Amino acid sequence: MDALQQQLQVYEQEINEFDPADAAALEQYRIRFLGTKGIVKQVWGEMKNVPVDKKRDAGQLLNSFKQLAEARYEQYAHMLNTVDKKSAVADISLPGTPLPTGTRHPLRVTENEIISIFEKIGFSVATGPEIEDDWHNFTSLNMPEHHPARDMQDTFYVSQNPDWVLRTHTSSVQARILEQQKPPVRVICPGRVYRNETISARAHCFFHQAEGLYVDKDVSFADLKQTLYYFVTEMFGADTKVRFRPSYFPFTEPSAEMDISCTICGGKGCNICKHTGWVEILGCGMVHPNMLRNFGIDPEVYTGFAFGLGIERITQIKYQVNDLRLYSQNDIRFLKQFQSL
Ligand code: 2U9
Repeated sequence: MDALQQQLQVYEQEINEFDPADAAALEQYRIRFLGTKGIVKQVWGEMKNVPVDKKRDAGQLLNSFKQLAEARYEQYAHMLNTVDKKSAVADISLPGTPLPTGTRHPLRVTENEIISIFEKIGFSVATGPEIEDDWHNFTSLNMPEHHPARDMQDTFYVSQNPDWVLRTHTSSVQARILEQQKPPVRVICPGRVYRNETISARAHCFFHQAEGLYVDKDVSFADLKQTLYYFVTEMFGADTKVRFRPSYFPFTEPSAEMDISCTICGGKGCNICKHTGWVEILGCGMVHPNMLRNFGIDPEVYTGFAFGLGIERITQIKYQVNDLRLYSQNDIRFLKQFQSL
Protein backbone atom coordinates (compact mmCIF):
# COMPACT_ATOMS: atom_id res chain seq x y z
CA MET A 1 0.00 0.00 0.00
CA ASP A 2 2.83 2.41 0.93
CA ALA A 3 4.74 1.38 -2.20
CA LEU A 4 1.61 2.04 -4.31
CA GLN A 5 1.15 5.45 -2.67
CA GLN A 6 4.78 6.38 -3.33
CA GLN A 7 4.53 5.23 -6.95
CA LEU A 8 1.36 7.33 -7.44
CA GLN A 9 3.11 10.38 -6.01
CA VAL A 10 5.91 10.00 -8.57
CA TYR A 11 3.35 9.75 -11.40
CA GLU A 12 1.39 12.72 -10.01
CA GLN A 13 4.52 14.82 -10.07
CA GLU A 14 5.14 13.80 -13.68
CA ILE A 15 1.52 14.69 -14.57
CA ASN A 16 1.66 18.07 -12.85
CA GLU A 17 5.02 18.96 -14.40
CA PHE A 18 4.11 17.79 -17.91
CA ASP A 19 4.75 20.38 -20.61
CA PRO A 20 2.00 20.26 -23.30
CA ALA A 21 4.31 21.69 -25.93
CA ASP A 22 2.27 20.51 -28.95
CA ALA A 23 -0.45 18.06 -30.02
CA ALA A 24 2.08 15.23 -30.45
CA ALA A 25 3.34 15.66 -26.87
CA LEU A 26 -0.24 15.66 -25.60
CA GLU A 27 -0.99 12.46 -27.52
CA GLN A 28 2.06 10.86 -25.89
CA TYR A 29 0.63 11.94 -22.50
CA ARG A 30 -2.74 10.37 -23.37
CA ILE A 31 -1.19 7.09 -24.43
CA ARG A 32 1.17 6.94 -21.43
CA PHE A 33 -1.44 7.69 -18.77
CA LEU A 34 -4.90 7.08 -20.22
CA GLY A 35 -4.29 4.58 -23.05
CA THR A 36 -5.61 0.99 -22.93
CA LYS A 37 -2.20 -0.15 -21.70
CA GLY A 38 -1.54 3.14 -19.90
CA ILE A 39 -0.48 3.82 -16.33
CA VAL A 40 -4.00 4.38 -14.98
CA LYS A 41 -5.07 0.88 -16.12
CA GLN A 42 -1.78 -0.56 -14.93
CA VAL A 43 -2.03 0.83 -11.37
CA TRP A 44 -5.66 -0.32 -11.05
CA GLY A 45 -4.28 -3.79 -11.84
CA GLU A 46 -2.26 -3.51 -8.58
CA MET A 47 -5.52 -3.75 -6.59
CA LYS A 48 -5.34 -7.53 -6.65
CA ASN A 49 -2.15 -7.36 -4.55
CA VAL A 50 -3.65 -5.02 -1.92
CA PRO A 51 -4.79 -6.75 1.31
CA VAL A 52 -8.57 -6.83 1.79
CA ASP A 53 -8.56 -4.39 4.74
CA LYS A 54 -6.63 -1.79 2.70
CA LYS A 55 -8.70 -2.12 -0.51
CA ARG A 56 -11.05 0.75 0.35
CA ASP A 57 -8.21 3.23 0.95
CA ALA A 58 -6.36 2.00 -2.13
CA GLY A 59 -9.55 2.42 -4.21
CA GLN A 60 -9.81 6.06 -3.08
CA LEU A 61 -6.17 6.73 -3.94
CA LEU A 62 -6.51 5.16 -7.37
CA ASN A 63 -9.73 7.02 -8.11
CA SER A 64 -8.19 10.39 -7.22
CA PHE A 65 -5.18 9.50 -9.36
CA LYS A 66 -7.39 8.64 -12.35
CA GLN A 67 -9.36 11.88 -11.91
CA LEU A 68 -6.14 13.89 -11.78
CA ALA A 69 -4.74 12.28 -14.96
CA GLU A 70 -8.04 12.91 -16.81
CA ALA A 71 -8.53 16.46 -15.51
CA ARG A 72 -4.99 17.45 -16.44
CA TYR A 73 -5.47 15.94 -19.93
CA GLU A 74 -8.55 18.11 -20.45
CA GLN A 75 -6.72 21.12 -19.08
CA TYR A 76 -3.63 20.58 -21.27
CA ALA A 77 -5.81 20.00 -24.35
CA HIS A 78 -7.65 23.21 -23.62
CA MET A 79 -4.39 25.14 -23.14
CA LEU A 80 -3.04 23.81 -26.41
CA ASN A 81 -6.20 24.69 -28.22
CA THR A 82 -6.14 28.22 -26.85
CA VAL A 83 -2.46 28.68 -27.70
CA ASP A 84 -2.96 27.32 -31.27
CA LYS A 85 -5.92 29.57 -31.83
CA LYS A 86 -4.04 32.56 -30.47
CA SER A 87 -1.39 32.14 -33.16
CA ALA A 88 -4.18 32.16 -35.78
CA VAL A 89 -7.03 34.46 -34.71
CA ALA A 90 -7.69 34.98 -31.00
CA ASP A 91 -11.23 33.90 -30.10
CA ILE A 92 -11.96 36.04 -27.06
CA SER A 93 -15.38 34.43 -26.62
CA LEU A 94 -13.75 31.16 -25.45
CA PRO A 95 -13.99 30.43 -21.74
CA GLY A 96 -10.76 30.89 -19.76
CA THR A 97 -8.52 27.96 -18.80
CA PRO A 98 -10.09 26.53 -15.68
CA LEU A 99 -7.81 26.81 -12.66
CA PRO A 100 -8.34 24.34 -9.85
CA THR A 101 -9.79 26.24 -6.88
CA GLY A 102 -8.30 25.75 -3.44
CA THR A 103 -10.27 24.92 -0.33
CA ARG A 104 -10.26 26.37 3.13
CA HIS A 105 -7.97 24.39 5.47
CA PRO A 106 -10.00 22.24 7.89
CA LEU A 107 -8.36 23.93 10.89
CA ARG A 108 -9.42 27.32 9.54
CA VAL A 109 -12.95 25.98 8.98
CA THR A 110 -13.11 24.94 12.65
CA GLU A 111 -11.51 28.18 13.85
CA ASN A 112 -14.04 30.27 11.90
CA GLU A 113 -16.88 28.21 13.31
CA ILE A 114 -15.62 28.64 16.90
CA ILE A 115 -15.26 32.38 16.37
CA SER A 116 -18.73 32.83 14.95
CA ILE A 117 -20.30 30.82 17.81
CA PHE A 118 -18.65 33.03 20.43
CA GLU A 119 -19.26 36.25 18.50
CA LYS A 120 -22.99 35.56 18.74
CA ILE A 121 -22.79 35.87 22.54
CA GLY A 122 -20.72 39.04 22.62
CA PHE A 123 -17.11 37.81 22.49
CA SER A 124 -14.67 39.76 20.33
CA VAL A 125 -11.59 38.26 18.68
CA ALA A 126 -8.00 39.16 19.58
CA THR A 127 -4.66 37.94 18.25
CA GLY A 128 -1.07 38.50 19.38
CA PRO A 129 2.60 37.72 18.61
CA GLU A 130 3.84 34.13 18.24
CA ILE A 131 7.23 35.09 19.72
CA GLU A 132 6.50 36.12 23.28
CA ASP A 133 8.43 37.41 26.24
CA ASP A 134 8.68 35.60 29.55
CA TRP A 135 6.23 37.93 31.34
CA HIS A 136 3.33 37.42 28.93
CA ASN A 137 3.90 33.72 28.33
CA PHE A 138 4.76 32.60 31.90
CA THR A 139 5.27 34.99 34.81
CA SER A 140 2.06 37.01 34.54
CA LEU A 141 0.14 33.77 34.08
CA ASN A 142 1.01 32.33 37.50
CA MET A 143 3.96 30.32 36.18
CA PRO A 144 6.96 31.67 38.10
CA GLU A 145 10.63 31.08 37.36
CA HIS A 146 10.94 27.40 38.30
CA HIS A 147 7.60 26.23 36.93
CA PRO A 148 8.01 22.90 35.05
CA ALA A 149 6.19 24.21 31.93
CA ARG A 150 9.22 26.44 31.35
CA ASP A 151 11.49 23.44 30.89
CA MET A 152 13.40 23.27 27.58
CA GLN A 153 11.78 19.86 27.09
CA ASP A 154 8.44 21.60 26.70
CA THR A 155 9.24 25.05 25.36
CA PHE A 156 11.16 26.44 22.39
CA TYR A 157 13.45 29.30 23.42
CA VAL A 158 14.67 31.86 20.89
CA SER A 159 18.47 31.85 20.81
CA GLN A 160 18.83 35.62 20.18
CA ASN A 161 17.25 36.51 23.52
CA PRO A 162 16.84 34.29 26.64
CA ASP A 163 13.66 36.24 27.49
CA TRP A 164 11.89 35.14 24.30
CA VAL A 165 9.93 31.95 23.64
CA LEU A 166 7.67 30.62 20.91
CA ARG A 167 4.38 31.05 22.77
CA THR A 168 3.20 27.81 24.35
CA HIS A 169 -0.44 28.94 24.53
CA THR A 170 -2.58 31.85 23.40
CA SER A 171 -3.09 32.79 27.08
CA SER A 172 -0.39 35.40 26.43
CA VAL A 173 -2.88 37.25 24.19
CA GLN A 174 -5.37 37.35 27.06
CA ALA A 175 -2.60 38.67 29.31
CA ARG A 176 -1.97 41.48 26.82
CA ILE A 177 -5.70 42.26 26.69
CA LEU A 178 -5.96 42.49 30.48
CA GLU A 179 -3.00 44.91 30.46
CA GLN A 180 -4.75 47.20 28.00
CA GLN A 181 -8.45 46.90 28.79
CA LYS A 182 -10.50 47.37 31.92
CA PRO A 183 -13.29 44.85 32.63
CA PRO A 184 -15.77 43.96 31.30
CA VAL A 185 -13.60 41.86 28.99
CA ARG A 186 -15.10 39.15 26.79
CA VAL A 187 -12.59 37.87 24.27
CA ILE A 188 -11.69 34.80 22.22
CA CYS A 189 -8.05 34.35 21.13
CA PRO A 190 -7.31 31.87 18.33
CA GLY A 191 -3.80 31.16 17.06
CA ARG A 192 -0.81 28.89 16.58
CA VAL A 193 1.20 27.73 19.58
CA TYR A 194 4.43 25.76 19.91
CA ARG A 195 5.52 22.89 22.15
CA ASN A 196 8.74 20.90 22.04
CA GLU A 197 7.25 17.53 21.04
CA THR A 198 8.41 14.79 18.72
CA ILE A 199 6.13 14.66 15.70
CA SER A 200 3.78 11.65 15.57
CA ALA A 201 0.12 10.87 14.80
CA ARG A 202 -0.79 12.24 18.26
CA ALA A 203 1.66 15.10 18.81
CA HIS A 204 3.21 17.93 16.81
CA CYS A 205 5.67 20.72 17.54
CA PHE A 206 2.92 23.25 16.83
CA PHE A 207 -0.84 23.23 17.09
CA HIS A 208 -3.70 25.72 17.24
CA GLN A 209 -5.70 26.90 20.19
CA ALA A 210 -8.67 29.07 20.86
CA GLU A 211 -8.81 30.43 24.38
CA GLY A 212 -11.62 32.47 25.86
CA LEU A 213 -11.75 34.92 28.74
CA TYR A 214 -14.67 36.68 30.41
CA VAL A 215 -13.99 39.07 33.31
CA ASP A 216 -16.69 41.23 34.86
CA LYS A 217 -18.57 41.75 38.12
CA ASP A 218 -20.55 38.67 39.25
CA VAL A 219 -19.19 36.18 36.70
CA SER A 220 -19.79 32.72 38.18
CA PHE A 221 -18.99 29.07 37.50
CA ALA A 222 -22.63 28.73 36.38
CA ASP A 223 -21.90 31.30 33.62
CA LEU A 224 -18.86 29.25 32.60
CA LYS A 225 -20.88 26.03 32.40
CA GLN A 226 -23.75 27.55 30.47
CA THR A 227 -21.42 29.33 28.00
CA LEU A 228 -19.48 26.16 27.25
CA TYR A 229 -22.67 24.10 27.03
CA TYR A 230 -23.99 26.59 24.48
CA PHE A 231 -20.71 26.30 22.56
CA VAL A 232 -20.77 22.49 22.27
CA THR A 233 -24.43 22.31 21.32
CA GLU A 234 -23.77 24.80 18.50
CA MET A 235 -20.62 22.95 17.44
CA PHE A 236 -21.69 19.32 17.79
CA GLY A 237 -25.50 19.37 17.87
CA ALA A 238 -28.36 20.06 20.28
CA ASP A 239 -28.36 16.61 21.92
CA THR A 240 -24.70 16.82 23.01
CA LYS A 241 -24.27 16.11 26.72
CA VAL A 242 -21.46 17.54 28.86
CA ARG A 243 -19.67 16.61 32.04
CA PHE A 244 -17.02 18.46 34.04
CA ARG A 245 -14.12 16.80 35.89
CA PRO A 246 -11.92 18.62 38.41
CA SER A 247 -8.47 19.48 37.04
CA TYR A 248 -5.52 21.81 37.56
CA PHE A 249 -4.26 24.77 35.48
CA PRO A 250 -2.00 27.51 36.84
CA PHE A 251 -4.35 30.16 35.42
CA THR A 252 -7.57 29.04 37.06
CA GLU A 253 -8.98 28.00 40.45
CA PRO A 254 -11.11 25.93 40.54
CA SER A 255 -10.21 24.27 37.24
CA ALA A 256 -12.04 21.62 35.26
CA GLU A 257 -11.86 19.58 32.10
CA MET A 258 -14.99 19.28 30.04
CA ASP A 259 -16.03 16.11 28.20
CA ILE A 260 -18.84 15.76 25.68
CA SER A 261 -20.87 12.67 24.92
CA CYS A 262 -19.18 10.83 22.05
CA THR A 263 -20.42 12.27 18.75
CA ILE A 264 -19.74 9.00 16.95
CA CYS A 265 -21.60 6.48 19.10
CA GLY A 266 -23.88 8.93 20.97
CA GLY A 267 -22.42 7.76 24.29
CA LYS A 268 -22.87 4.01 23.82
CA GLY A 269 -19.10 3.35 23.59
CA CYS A 270 -16.82 2.98 20.54
CA ASN A 271 -13.14 3.12 19.55
CA ILE A 272 -13.13 6.93 19.32
CA CYS A 273 -14.25 7.36 22.95
CA LYS A 274 -12.28 4.30 24.07
CA HIS A 275 -15.59 2.72 25.10
CA THR A 276 -16.27 5.34 27.79
CA GLY A 277 -19.02 7.20 25.89
CA TRP A 278 -17.18 10.53 26.56
CA VAL A 279 -14.47 12.55 24.79
CA GLU A 280 -12.41 15.31 26.40
CA ILE A 281 -12.59 18.58 24.50
CA LEU A 282 -11.37 21.49 26.62
CA GLY A 283 -10.01 22.82 29.88
CA CYS A 284 -11.52 25.69 31.84
CA GLY A 285 -11.92 27.35 35.22
CA MET A 286 -12.44 30.54 37.19
CA VAL A 287 -9.58 33.02 36.64
CA HIS A 288 -7.10 32.72 39.55
CA PRO A 289 -7.22 35.81 41.84
CA ASN A 290 -3.39 36.12 41.55
CA MET A 291 -3.78 36.63 37.83
CA LEU A 292 -6.35 39.37 38.25
CA ARG A 293 -4.01 41.08 40.74
CA ASN A 294 -1.10 40.77 38.25
CA PHE A 295 -3.12 42.96 35.89
CA GLY A 296 -4.25 45.46 38.52
CA ILE A 297 -7.80 44.07 38.74
CA ASP A 298 -9.29 43.72 42.21
CA PRO A 299 -10.48 40.10 42.68
CA GLU A 300 -12.85 41.26 45.43
CA VAL A 301 -14.74 43.28 42.81
CA TYR A 302 -14.25 41.28 39.62
CA THR A 303 -14.36 37.57 38.81
CA GLY A 304 -13.90 35.77 35.53
CA PHE A 305 -13.81 32.48 33.73
CA ALA A 306 -11.40 31.22 31.08
CA PHE A 307 -11.13 28.19 28.85
CA GLY A 308 -8.73 26.74 26.33
CA LEU A 309 -9.28 24.26 23.55
CA GLY A 310 -7.18 22.66 20.84
CA ILE A 311 -8.51 23.37 17.33
CA GLU A 312 -6.91 20.16 15.99
CA ARG A 313 -8.74 18.19 18.69
CA ILE A 314 -12.14 19.75 17.88
CA THR A 315 -11.55 19.12 14.16
CA GLN A 316 -10.50 15.55 14.89
CA ILE A 317 -13.72 14.87 16.79
CA LYS A 318 -15.98 16.69 14.34
CA TYR A 319 -14.53 15.26 11.11
CA GLN A 320 -12.89 12.07 12.45
CA VAL A 321 -9.32 12.98 11.50
CA ASN A 322 -7.16 10.28 13.04
CA ASP A 323 -3.62 11.57 12.41
CA LEU A 324 -2.35 15.04 13.39
CA ARG A 325 0.25 15.02 10.62
CA LEU A 326 -2.51 15.22 7.99
CA TYR A 327 -3.11 18.84 8.95
CA SER A 328 0.34 19.95 7.81
CA GLN A 329 1.22 17.57 4.98
CA ASN A 330 -0.74 19.53 2.38
CA ASP A 331 -1.96 16.34 0.73
CA ILE A 332 -4.63 17.50 -1.67
CA ARG A 333 -6.59 14.24 -1.28
CA PHE A 334 -7.09 15.09 2.40
CA LEU A 335 -7.74 18.81 1.90
CA LYS A 336 -10.25 18.25 -0.93
CA GLN A 337 -12.57 16.43 1.45
CA PHE A 338 -13.36 19.79 3.09
CA GLN A 339 -14.37 21.39 -0.23
CA SER A 340 -17.94 22.18 0.74
CA LEU A 341 -17.11 23.87 4.09
C1 2U9 B 1 -5.65 34.62 31.36
C2 2U9 B 1 -6.59 34.08 32.21
C3 2U9 B 1 -6.96 32.77 32.12
C4 2U9 B 1 -6.57 29.94 29.92
C5 2U9 B 1 -6.99 28.52 30.11
C6 2U9 B 1 -7.11 26.34 29.83
C7 2U9 B 1 -7.91 26.46 30.92
C8 2U9 B 1 -6.84 25.04 29.18
C9 2U9 B 1 -5.63 23.89 27.43
C10 2U9 B 1 -6.55 22.79 27.14
C11 2U9 B 1 -5.97 21.92 26.06
C12 2U9 B 1 -5.22 24.31 26.08
O1 2U9 B 1 -5.29 23.02 23.90
S1 2U9 B 1 -4.90 22.89 25.21
O2 2U9 B 1 -3.55 22.53 25.44
N1 2U9 B 1 -6.05 25.04 28.14
O3 2U9 B 1 -7.32 24.06 29.61
N2 2U9 B 1 -6.59 27.50 29.37
S2 2U9 B 1 -7.99 28.08 31.34
O4 2U9 B 1 -6.82 30.69 31.06
C13 2U9 B 1 -6.41 31.98 31.13
C14 2U9 B 1 -5.49 32.50 30.27
C15 2U9 B 1 -5.12 33.83 30.37
C16 2U9 B 1 -5.21 36.04 31.48
